[in-house]
Amino acid sequence: MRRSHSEAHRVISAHGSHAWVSPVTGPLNSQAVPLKGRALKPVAGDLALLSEPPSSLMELLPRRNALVRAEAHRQKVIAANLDLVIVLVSGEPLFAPELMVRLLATLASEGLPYIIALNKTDLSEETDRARASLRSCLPWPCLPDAEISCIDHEGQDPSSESGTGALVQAIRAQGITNPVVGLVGQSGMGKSSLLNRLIPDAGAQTQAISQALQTGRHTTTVSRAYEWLDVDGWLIDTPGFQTFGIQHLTTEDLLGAFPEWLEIQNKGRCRFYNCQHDQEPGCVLTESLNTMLTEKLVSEDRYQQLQQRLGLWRRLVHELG
Ligand SMILES: Nc1nc2c(ncn2[C@@H]2O[C@H](COP(=O)(O)OP(=O)(O)OP(=O)(O)O)[C@@H](O)[C@H]2O)c(=O)[nH]1
Ligand SMILES: [Mg+2]
Ligand SMILES: [Zn+2]
Repeated sequence: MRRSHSEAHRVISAHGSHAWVSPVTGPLNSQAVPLKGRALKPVAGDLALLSEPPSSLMELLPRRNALVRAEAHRQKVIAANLDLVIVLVSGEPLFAPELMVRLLATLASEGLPYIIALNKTDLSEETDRARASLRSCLPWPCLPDAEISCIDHEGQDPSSESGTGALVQAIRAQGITNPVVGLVGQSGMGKSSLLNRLIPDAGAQTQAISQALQTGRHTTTVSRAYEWLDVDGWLIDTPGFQTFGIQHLTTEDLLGAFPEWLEIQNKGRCRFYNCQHDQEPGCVLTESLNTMLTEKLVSEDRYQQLQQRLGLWRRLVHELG
């Protein structure tokens, strides 16, 4: 039997029976290697051990974390061993708040920090719509961490604050050494365009959205890591989604996307330990919301937002059963 080569390799991308890997230490030196056995399912960001040359990928090291989507009968690992995730949204096509909440709950369940970036701010009306939509997926005050644009407009320096500079600053502000950053979002939000902007050598394929369907076209089909010298780390472009199954999550995990419920509930506990905050008697959450409105403790705007989020929460709780 072949021995594993001791040096760890980073999986840059994997497809079919091969993976592209590069040594974790030292300069980028990527090579394609066959997978040893069908059980191995590497994804971008995995760390792997190779056999002695002629190399094959023998073993995956345990993952620190993994970004997963799970439908009823199918799990898809999108990327592994991330330090930070950029969640990209846009107003054209308009992102779906519910998909965002599903993604944010998944990130929270893995303890993964994220930055929300609103792209395509060159489209002003669409961007206003997107800002309004953020109200249903983010806790108050619902602001993105960075507002960016990936296309050149007149007189704009692409890396300026109004270009993609705000995002790079937000990433540096996290103070992570050699960050491995995942770039995640619905299809058509502009992930690959952003990648090409941040790492001009990347040469990732991008594609116009479908005007008829107001969706992206699933242009990126496999996650792939790119060396990102500006932050001394890696950026992993991932395939966009139009659904996001969360069968791998519990109701508890879902709370990660609704931190305000914990705050609101600090007045006491619901009568039932497993209260879904739906129609149950003695639900402190529902009571607190009613008190907020009748005693004008919050603005009408904020109240509407909380009601909308409660509706979304209930729907997702029902789905998890
Ligand atoms: N107006 C405008 N269009 C943009 C911007 N960024 C990207 N686009 C356009 O949005 C479309 C989709 O961009 P992609 O980069 O392919 O989107 P994606 O998120 O990678 O899509 P998938 O790979 O399908 O997940 C392309 O036509 C881009 O030119 C932007 O800042 N402003
Ligand atoms: Mg793409
Ligand atoms: Zn309750």
